Amino acid sequence: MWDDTIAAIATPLGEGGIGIVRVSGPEAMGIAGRLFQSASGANWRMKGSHRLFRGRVVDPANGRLVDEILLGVMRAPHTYTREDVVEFNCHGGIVAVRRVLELALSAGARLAAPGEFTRRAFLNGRIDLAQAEAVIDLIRARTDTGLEVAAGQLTGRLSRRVRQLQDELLGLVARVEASIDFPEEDAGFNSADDLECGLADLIDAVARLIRQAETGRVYREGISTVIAGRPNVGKSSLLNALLDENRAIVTDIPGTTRDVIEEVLNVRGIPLRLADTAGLRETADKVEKAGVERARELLQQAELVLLVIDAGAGLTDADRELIKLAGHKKGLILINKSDLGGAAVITEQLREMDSKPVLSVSARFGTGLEQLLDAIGNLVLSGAVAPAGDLLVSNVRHQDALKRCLNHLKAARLSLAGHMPVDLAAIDLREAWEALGEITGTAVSEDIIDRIFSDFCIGK
Ligand SMILES: Nc1nc2c(ncn2[C@@H]2O[C@H](COP(=O)(O)OP(=O)(O)OP(=O)(O)O)[C@@H](O)[C@H]2O)c(=O)[nH]1
Ligand SMILES: [Mg+2]
Repeated sequence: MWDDTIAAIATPLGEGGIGIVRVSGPEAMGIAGRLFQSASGANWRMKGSHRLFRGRVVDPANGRLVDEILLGVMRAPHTYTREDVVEFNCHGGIVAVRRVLELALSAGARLAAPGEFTRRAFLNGRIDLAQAEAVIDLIRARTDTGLEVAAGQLTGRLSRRVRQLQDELLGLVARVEASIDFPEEDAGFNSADDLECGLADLIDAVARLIRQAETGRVYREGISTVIAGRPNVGKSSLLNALLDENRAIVTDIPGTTRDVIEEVLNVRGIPLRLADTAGLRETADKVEKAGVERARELLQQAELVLLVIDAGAGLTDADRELIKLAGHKKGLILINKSDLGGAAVITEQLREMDSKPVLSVSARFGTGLEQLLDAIGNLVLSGAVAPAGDLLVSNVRHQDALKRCLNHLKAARLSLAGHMPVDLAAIDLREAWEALGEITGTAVSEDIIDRIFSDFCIGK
């Protein structure tokens, strides 16, 4: 437990129905006592926990009324942080909320660091690290599926599975160590077989989690996608058609788009981070040139490429060059303006080039867009599991820990199979156990914890 009390604005700054100042720590009740006057005159501090009281915040320095509020009172230990928590539910204007925060700070609280409330929840043992990470995923979720994965992790689904695997591992470690201590016991042979069996099961289980992790990551982080192609082929029109709004400027002048325009699109539950870019060509125009350079960079960085070709113009040398440039990338070739005809010929020519999957669309008339979304979904998940019902590891940090765990398990299997000294296997099994512990935070360094919570917003 901490001896200081933290405070922060927990709602977004701006105009809204309510704005909340949250205070947590041993002085939370004392601070509320100094600032809050209950409307009924009753002594709220004598009443129970988890209750709301109507009243006013008054500046103790001059007796001035600051706001009429509802005070939420939650006493330790059944609170978000496991500490005493009070929440000032103010009228949601910037000034009122800031004033109440200032008063809380001058009454003895310290401004909370990003994620510090959740960090206390973790350090006070209410949630583990994977659950704390789920909090930020939940806040940042951009699709229902992303939300579902995060919510499952917040309830401790992943943590339970990891602890289960850790228990099984400990069982193996104990047996390996027993065979070190009593090498002559003639339980010998059978138990070695047993051990290998147990180890093989564990390897399967961890490998399965890793296989599904890529899907989880996609649902959580989305896919960076770039729409690229020569000028005037209809890239911006395509972005607009997919978003169903006039987001990017469209004209019949080649070189219209200069800056990168990014939007998130929900494709079958996957957040597609779509970037419309400047048409790729040599140009003397300084501004357009900068845009083209940016587009080339994005083309290299993106995970998914949508290469657009103009059906009306036919397949040009520049198109062919672009297709080669993006050859190693996951993506689709879109023959846009298919309403103008000519798509069939281009499809045939592309088939000879043995390029990416090809689709005909018309951004202007909205044709082929559903097929496009399906194709993107298939490409990204490439037949991977649907999240419903499955436990999905969505976080790269967790994925990395699982991979290290798997490596140690495999190393242990190798030493056992090669009749190496059992101590070697025991060391690997212990390290595998620790790698799993990094996920839930039982074995994790302060640096990693700092990094995780610095990602949070203040007030969470
Ligand atoms: N017939 C037809 N015209 C289209 C279609 N899609 C776009 N266009 C037209 O093509 C022209 C160029 O469209 P944009 O979306 O600005 O093309 P762009 O690829 O973004 O062009 P730059 O930003 O200059 O690289 C506009 O006149 C659009 O109306 C389509 O599906 N069919
Ligand atoms: Mg454009």
